[in-house]
Amino acid sequence: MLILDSSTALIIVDVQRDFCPGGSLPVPEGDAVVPVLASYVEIFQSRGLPIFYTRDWHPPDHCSFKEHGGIWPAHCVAGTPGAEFHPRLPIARGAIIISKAAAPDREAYSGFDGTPLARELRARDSHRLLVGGLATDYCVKATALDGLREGFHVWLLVDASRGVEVHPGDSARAIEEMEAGGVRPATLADLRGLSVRS
Ligand code: VGL
Ligand code: ZN
Repeated sequence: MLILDSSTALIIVDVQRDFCPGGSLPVPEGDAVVPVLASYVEIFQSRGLPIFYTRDWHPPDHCSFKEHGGIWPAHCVAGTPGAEFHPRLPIARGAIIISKAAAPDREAYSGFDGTPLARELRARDSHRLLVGGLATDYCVKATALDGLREGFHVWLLVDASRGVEVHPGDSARAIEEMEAGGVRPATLADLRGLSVRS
């Protein structure tokens, strides 16, 4: 059941400049997630619930970049403006920032891959994860499915996620794949309808 209690955590995936319009690997309407995520942040922050922000944090020669044999234009190079969070994304007090895919020779779409995310969640007794951000068909999907594998209950924030859509329909297929694995869909309306426990 979707409950907002002290074991519920928000995970905001890769809402960075390069994934938004004007960036080097723009997700169509990627910035549309920002005001919606701001509402989720407000709800979690007002209840003192943990908020995690993942970020793609590549070295300049990352293997996913076209000039290094990968499929993507260079993006989210650590420390550059393109790797910054979207300027209107509120960063909650006490937020935990998880940098990923920082090794040159390995792709890591999931926020759990090679990071302390699972350990940090368990340290806070988080069992229930609400996951949204960019991109539905890559890092959001990989993070949600890994969350299940790690034993968490996972909800996809469908109103706060957008896909790259390298092939049209990729986001819809990603959502099907997530739901087939056990991820459940949620929106702000579902949260607002909850009798909140603490
Ligand atoms: C992502 C493509 C390349 C993502 C990261 O955050 O979904 N997509 N690197
Ligand atoms: Zn990347």
